[in-house]
Amino acid sequence: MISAELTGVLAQRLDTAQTSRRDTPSLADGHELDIDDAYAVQAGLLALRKARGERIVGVKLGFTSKAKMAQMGVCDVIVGRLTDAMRIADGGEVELSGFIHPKVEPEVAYRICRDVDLDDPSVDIESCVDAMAPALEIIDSRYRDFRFTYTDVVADNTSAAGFAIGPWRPVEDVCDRAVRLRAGAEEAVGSTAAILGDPVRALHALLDMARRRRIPLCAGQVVLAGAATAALPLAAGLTECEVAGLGSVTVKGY
Ligand code: OOG
Ligand code: MG
Repeated sequence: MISAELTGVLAQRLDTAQTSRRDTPSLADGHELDIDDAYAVQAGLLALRKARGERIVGVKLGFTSKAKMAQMGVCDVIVGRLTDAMRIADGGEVELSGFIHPKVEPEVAYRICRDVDLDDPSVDIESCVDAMAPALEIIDSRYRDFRFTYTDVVADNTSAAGFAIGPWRPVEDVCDRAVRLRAGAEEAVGSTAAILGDPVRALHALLDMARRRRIPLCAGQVVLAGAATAALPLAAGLTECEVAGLGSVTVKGY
């Protein structure tokens, strides 16, 4: 376990990388962090953002696809936090120079409709969400060339940098819906099945992680369930995520 002092230093280093748009080497070059340390650095990073007036508005899951888990040699999803400063309106403009090397992912979002009691063993997480929507997530690893270890990416708030949510609609079964991401001239296609086999499983994985990591899940918060395809570079021009039956969400890079 690393000291509280070093936790603060590493959180500051990642925060400075984000605010100055300058990447930083892997924390693993020089420090041995375990997963608890990594979540402690993430908490420190969020504390710095909150001190600047940012508000937590949601949570995000990462590594929800089997391919990504295998690639990282892990069998656990990772959780990060979304703040109001990361929010982009559907159809809104996003300045590319505000990031280091942004990529974009097509996702499915859920809306939490009541506070989740993490200590209630019988809580029904599916009844704690009342809406879903197509979503775009902008990830911008603070690490050089997007190269990081598992603990690095957790410490870095799971690369969270921005998100846009399409029109909310009632929750329905979306276990295998076609997903298309268009980002400038590039396109990626996939299925919601890439998200743990069914995005609803992301809610259960989230509850498990929230209990273990004591992450509050509150009414009104957004949940990003994880990417349905590999990420594409965020480019100038139109970026769109379309989920069959759910509609679409766009942002405009400039
Ligand atoms: C980590 C974030 C992954 C997802 O949806 O799987 C993520 C990264 O690849 O930088 O957000
Ligand atoms: Mg994501």
